[in-house]
This record gives sequence, structure tokens and C-alpha cells, in this order.
Amino acid sequence: DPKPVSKEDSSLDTIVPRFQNSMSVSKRHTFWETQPVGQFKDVGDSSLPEGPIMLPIPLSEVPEPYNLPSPYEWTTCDMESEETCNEVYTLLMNNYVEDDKFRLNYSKKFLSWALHPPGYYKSWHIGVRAKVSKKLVAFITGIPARVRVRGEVLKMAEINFLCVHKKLRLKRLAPGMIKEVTRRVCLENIWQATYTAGVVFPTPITTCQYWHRSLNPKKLIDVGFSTLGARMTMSRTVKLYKLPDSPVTPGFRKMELHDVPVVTRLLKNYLGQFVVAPDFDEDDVQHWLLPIESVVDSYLVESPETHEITDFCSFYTLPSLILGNQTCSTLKAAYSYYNVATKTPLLQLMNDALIVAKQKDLDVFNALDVMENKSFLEELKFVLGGGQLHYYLYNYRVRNELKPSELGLVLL
Ligand code: MYA
Repeated sequence: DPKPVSKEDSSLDTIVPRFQNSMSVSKRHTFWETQPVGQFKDVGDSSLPEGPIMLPIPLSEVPEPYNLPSPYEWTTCDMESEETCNEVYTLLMNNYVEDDKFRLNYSKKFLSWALHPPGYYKSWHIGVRAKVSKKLVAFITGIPARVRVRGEVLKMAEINFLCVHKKLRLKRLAPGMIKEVTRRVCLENIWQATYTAGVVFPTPITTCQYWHRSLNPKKLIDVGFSTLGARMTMSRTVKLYKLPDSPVTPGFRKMELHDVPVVTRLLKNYLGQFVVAPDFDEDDVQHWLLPIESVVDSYLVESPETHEITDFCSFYTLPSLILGNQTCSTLKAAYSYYNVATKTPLLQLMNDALIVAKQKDLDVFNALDVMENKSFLEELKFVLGGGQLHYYLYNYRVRNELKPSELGLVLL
């Protein structure tokens, strides 16, 4: 067995990226070390080529389904069935991503949107049931996407909603689920994937940070999301975060169906500058960006004189359950999605996004430091959050760690 890298090995400090200086470098990753992903030992090795790590195999050689421990069985989740959607919703509501105070609480409408993009595969919506009770105990999904890495547009799966019931944790079910989704993705002749996680394993292509802009500071403080700043009173804090009642940019309006072609052009031009970004066509834009009440909101700026559409902004709505709070049960959060400013200053455009999010009674507006977001975060009174989000590629090596600002991809 290779020896784990010692934490004391300071020779590493100079060459390894930020995330590797954490404890995790010394941990063995018995599953991830077997997978075609960038390995920690290869970080900084510029002799390795950028691109696929393993070549496709004939579809006839894709293995049989991965064998689960005997009390469990695979199920394909028909997310169009109300009953199945309810079961998935409930599993995630009780067991998905959480910290000590909050747990993400994707709505059924959100899940349906997130899992049915153009060309989706039902077979990629995978559950595990207990054989006897038929209770759903684990879940993982893939959706198809075209993602560009530098000059290459690749067909990929975006993997999300990996969840194992709390009572079944640390029993190595997750690697089995990942193998099964990999198998089903490969059966569609797709050999790359992208995904994000709050934890580190081999090997992030970049690590991003969440920033938070209070919209309803009193509630955020009351529920423990934020704390009252030093030398601040509640009323000064409320005043600090106050926003105008309506957007300030002339011609700022909600995106409509007829805007899809021009929004697609704006986005295509804009996303071209990032090292990793989705390759959206009009069908994708219609699916991912046309507003859906309480799920995704998109606004654009149409010049009142020329009717030219010059700017675009969007956010999705994802509430969190407030754990162990009697009076308030949910925190309503907006997450910055894709934004393009060609005429209106990005700062002003995003301030208008904050204003409409506030009008919708959302409590907080979250944004990652991806794309050009750093240019407005501090000025618009976002504060740095505790959470990090690591981005990954499966079966595709990128030679150097990217900066968050080189990333043009937002996953849900
Ligand atoms: S990220 C959201 C993940 N979900 C949650 O955080 C919800 C709450 N947590 C849980 O439900 C469980 O803790 C999970 C792990 C299910 C996360 N991504 O079964 P185990 C590795 C990838 O004993 P459990 C999202 O949805 C871990 O390093 N791997 O552990 C994107 C260890 O491997 P190794 C992870 O805690 C998902 C092994 O699993 C993650 O019971 C992308 C331990 O397994 C994680 N988030 O279950 C999936 N967490 O020993 C990858 C732990 O090697 C997709 N692990 O360190 C890959 C591409 C597939 C398609 C390819 C197509 C070509």
C-alpha cells in the first residue's frame, strides 16, 4: 500500500493548491483512487495531458448493474409520477445537505424542473429501496448537458442529489450509487460528468466560496443565519440592507418566451470567455432560464428607445429548513444563476436582481465567486459565508487548478 502523504511533509506546501493543504490530502480515498479522475498524487504534474483519462469502451462491455447489499434493490424513479416525486422530496427533506442549523429543502416543482431538461434520461434518476418495506432510502441523479472545457464541447452528465438515508451512512452505499449512475451514463455513450460537493475528494478543478446578501436581516439574525455586527443595532442593520422598492434600470423586465433567441445569443457570447461553461442552445435556455414561479427567475434589460436587449440576470429559489426552530420553519434563499451585462453596469443589474428578490419576499441572496461575481459582491454588501463548494470533472483531466472566476458553470 502506498503510504499516505504526511501532513508534516512541508515540501508539498509550495506546489499543491489550496484544498490540498487541508487535512484531506493525508486521507485515503479507497473509492476515488480507483476512478478515472485527477488523483492527488498527480497534482502539479504538467507532463499529464489535458483531456479524457479513459477512452470509451464498447457499449457491450459496459458492466451489469452494480450489486447492492442484499436488503436493498435498485429502482428507477419516475419523477413524473406524483407519488415517486413525493418519496424523493421526503427523502431529501429529511436527509439531504445540511449543517448544524439548516437543511436544503428543494421543492417538488424545483426537482421536476431540475431533472427534466431537454433530452433527459429517466434511467438516470436512480433510487435504492429496502426490499421488504419498499421504502426509498437513497437517491442519485444525472441529467445530460453539453459542457465546454477550453475549446472542447463535451457531452456530459451533471450528477446531483446524491443522498443516503441518515441511518444508512458510512456503509459504502455511496460508491455503489456512483458506480450505478456511471454505468447508466456510459450506456448512453456519454463518458464525462461534472458535479459539485461541499467535501473534498480527488480532485476539485476549482473551489468556490458562497457569499450571502441579507434581504431580511431581522429574520436572518433571529434564526441564527447571521449575527448582529459589532457596534450594530437591529435598526441600523435593517437600514444598512434596505433596498429600493422597485428596480432602477429603465427597461428592466421579466424574461418571456419570445426572448429565448436573444437571451441565448447573449449567454453564448458571454460564457465563451470562461474555461469551463455550459454550451446552451435555445432549448436549454427555454428550459433553464424561462421563469417558473418560485423556482427560477430571469430578468433582462430592453432599451426603452431601441428595444435592444442588452443585459440579463437570473436566480433560482431554494429554501432551507431551519432545524430546531419553533417559530420559523424555512429560510427562503435566492441563488445567483447566470448574469450577462453588456450595457448596464453589472453592479446595477445585480442590485436590481436583489430588489426583485426582495419583492418576492426572499430572505437572502446567495452567490458563488464564479464568473465576474467578485466584481459586485462586496460593493453590494454580500458577506463571505462559511461554506465552500468544490467543482469536479469525471474522466477529464484539467492541467491546472482553475480560479473561480474562470468557471462559467452553476449547478443546482
Ligand atoms: S453533492 C451532495 C451530496 N449529498 C449530501 O451531502 C447529502 C447528505 N449526505 C449523504 O447523503 C451522504 O453522506 C453521502 C455519502 C451520500 C453524500 N460526492 O457511502 P459512504 C465519498 C462524491 O460510506 P456516506 C452531489 O450530489 C467519500 O469520499 N463522493 O458515505 C454530487 C468516500 O469515498 P472515498 C462522496 O456518507 C454527487 C465514500 O463516498 C461524497 O454514507 C457527485 C464514502 O461512502 C459526495 N458528495 O454517503 C457524485 N460524499 O473513500 C460523484 C462522500 O474514496 C459523481 N463521498 O473517499 C461522479 C460521476 C458519475 C458519472 C460518471 C459518468 C461518466
